[in-house]
Amino acid sequence: MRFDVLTLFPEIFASYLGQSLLRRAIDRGLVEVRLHDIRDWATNKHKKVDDRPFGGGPGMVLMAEPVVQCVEAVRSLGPEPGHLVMLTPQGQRLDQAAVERLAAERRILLLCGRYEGFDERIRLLLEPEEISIGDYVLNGGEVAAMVVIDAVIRLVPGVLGDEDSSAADSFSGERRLLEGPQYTRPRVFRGLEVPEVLLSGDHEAIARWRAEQAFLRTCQRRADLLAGRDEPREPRTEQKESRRTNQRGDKLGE
Ligand code: 6GU
Repeated sequence: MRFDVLTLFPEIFASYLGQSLLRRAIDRGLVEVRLHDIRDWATNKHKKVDDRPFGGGPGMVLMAEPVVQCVEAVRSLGPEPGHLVMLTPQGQRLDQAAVERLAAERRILLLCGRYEGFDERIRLLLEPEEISIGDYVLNGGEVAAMVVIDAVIRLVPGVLGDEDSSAADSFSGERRLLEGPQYTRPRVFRGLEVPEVLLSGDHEAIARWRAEQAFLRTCQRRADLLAGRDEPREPRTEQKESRRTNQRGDKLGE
């Protein structure tokens, strides 16, 4: 999987790219990330890549010329043009289904904006897929681009160790439920005990408990993920129960 990141601030990515999981994937040739500074394609002598919006208004707009030139040049560097993604709060919100779709690409170009936005002709000429990471405004697309890379590389075969499968992740697989609680040693911490079933050695009972907990946690925290599912196998009483609990699963005072 190859990523080309087009940004005005390539240095923002340095520490993320040195992070161990990604570093290992890069060293093993599973993932490649190339950074490109949009400013290198500025056509004026002041290396200016943004300008005031026609019609007036606050902020600056990224100019079409350096961005389009940069995308075209970067595309031509590779064996295939790649899938162009523009990071913008106006895009489709990223979810695991979109991550899975992106993970099927061999080359992805991530175009990061800054300032108030992109000259509209960038969209009209390049027809990128526009992605947002949520309903809030960031100062630029760089952090969002790292989110996309981080989520996608988990799905690249061989990137996670054998023991850390992405299949059990919240949102992954058919069920798209949140993961339930996990415990590790010690068995008792500050009086809080690990649920007995996890120590029982009964793999079927453990699997059943985990499935129940995942369902319960999803009801309690993200009932929206269950909407439209045809699988509400859980007894009604437990769903009612969940409405009287808060995010940590504690009982709320009545
Ligand atoms: Cl991709 N960019 C910016 N600037 N803000 C965002 C975003 C992206 N996603 C959510 N907010």
